[in-house]
Amino acid sequence: MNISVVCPTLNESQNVSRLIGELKEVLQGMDYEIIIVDDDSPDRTWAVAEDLAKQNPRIRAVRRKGPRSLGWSVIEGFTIARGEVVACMDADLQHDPAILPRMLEALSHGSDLVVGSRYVCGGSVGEWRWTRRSESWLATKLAQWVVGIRICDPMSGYFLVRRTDFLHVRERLNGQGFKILLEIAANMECPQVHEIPYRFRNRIAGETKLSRRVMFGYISQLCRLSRLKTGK
Ligand SMILES: Nc1nc2c(ncn2[C@@H]2O[C@H](COP(=O)(O)OP(=O)(O)OP(=O)(O)O)[C@@H](O)[C@H]2O)c(=O)[nH]1
Ligand SMILES: [Mg+2]
Repeated sequence: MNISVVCPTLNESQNVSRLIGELKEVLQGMDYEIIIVDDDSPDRTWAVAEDLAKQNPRIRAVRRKGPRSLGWSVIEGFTIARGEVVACMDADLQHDPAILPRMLEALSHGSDLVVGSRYVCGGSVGEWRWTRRSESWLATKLAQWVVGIRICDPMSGYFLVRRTDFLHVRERLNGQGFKILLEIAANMECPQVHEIPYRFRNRIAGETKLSRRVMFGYISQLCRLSRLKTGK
């Protein structure tokens, strides 16, 4: 199998079918699987995913119970994935699946970590208001300064990596943070990173899960990762 696309979900029942439709089109001709990892959503996203999985063997649905966590959901999806390459993609259609083939190509040309990026030439955050732009700018700069990460868009939730490289760092990962790319990148040893531009789309259905709690969690994730960098 070439690629496993892992999509974490929380209350995305209105988005999942369309997401799968777009992914099927882009991945046509490849050997792939799509894994929906749902945190027991009250809107029954898991049931929608399970129905889709019954109709299509390339789709797998995971219903997690217990404490909710975006990071741990992705780690679980990557762990059970069968693809040589594992990709993480939001389920709310904000990540453009059309760049997946270019991302895969970059990996096959020697990169270790390929990131769908809003902050390289050709990429954009779309129609964000200035407040969201400023918050994202600050969070990005903090990650670059505090963790010493050399990625233009370290906050991206859209990336892919070889599964063997993921397994290599898995035991060191902490899934409590919202930003799992940052966690994986900080734990890999000098990964060759390549960023592919894309335009962040607007959320059409469902609601954002970005809350104050998530933002505070981000600060504690940065503190932990900075200690990793300094070896303390
Ligand atoms: N399994 C799981 N998925 C989650 C959790 N929180 C968010 N997600 C999913 O992670 C993805 C990103 O969450 P979003 O709320 O869209 O975050 P965002 O894209 O940074 O914010 P917006 O631009 O406002 O949408 C979406 O597919 C969510 O459904 C969680 O606790 N568990
Ligand atoms: Mg989103």
